[in-house]
Amino acid sequence: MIEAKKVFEEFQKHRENAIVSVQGTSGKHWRDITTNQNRDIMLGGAMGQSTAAIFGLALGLKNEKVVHFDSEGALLMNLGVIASIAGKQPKNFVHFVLDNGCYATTGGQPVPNSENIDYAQMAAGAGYSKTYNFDDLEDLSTSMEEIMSVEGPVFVAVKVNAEVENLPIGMRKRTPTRSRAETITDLRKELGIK
Ligand SMILES: Cc1ncc(C[n+]2csc(CCOP(=O)(O)OP(=O)(O)O)c2C)c(N)n1
Ligand SMILES: [Mg+2]
Repeated sequence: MIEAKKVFEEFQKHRENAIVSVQGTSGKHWRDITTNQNRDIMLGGAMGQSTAAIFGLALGLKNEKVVHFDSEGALLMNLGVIASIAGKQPKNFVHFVLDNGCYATTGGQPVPNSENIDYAQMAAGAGYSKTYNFDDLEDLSTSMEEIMSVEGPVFVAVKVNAEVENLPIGMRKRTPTRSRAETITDLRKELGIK
């Protein structure tokens, strides 16, 4: 089991210029760690759909490394996306799944078969070119450079701690995020797209 925040700290050391998108409760840590918000994309909302959107971005921006930090509940909601990704073989796409074993955002209900399911094996079966499984920080840290340099699509399943939210949604502290329009404008500017 790895602290979700530590995954992002390790990743940051090798991010370079990658475009990064995050999901779920674990993804919230990225806000405090990123040093280039212009290349960050926060897509909340419908579970599983941000994976498809970011995959589309990777297809369109073949010269940019695109990294998506998924959550396992969201991935399961749209599992067919792994076949679509593997079918297109985007060399520039790295797909992390931060697996906390539950639906932490909505109170920590268990995800089916979370103890035994092997997401990396599912991705390998779908046809990702390289897959990893981690539940130890040191192992992840040792492999991060390779993960970020190997030809994609890469799939990285990481067992992380659950940070369960129990307050009713209306009572939760809201952290300001950039709007979708700002995100698009900033990324276009970053990439020199008119
Ligand atoms: C299609 C869909 N169904 C239900 C929800 C309500 N919902 C928001 S977050 C969440 C749990 C997410 O679990 P996971 O993807 O594992 O991320 P975690 O909260 O554990 O970080 C649910 C059920 C939603 N946003 N979209
Ligand atoms: Mg989860």
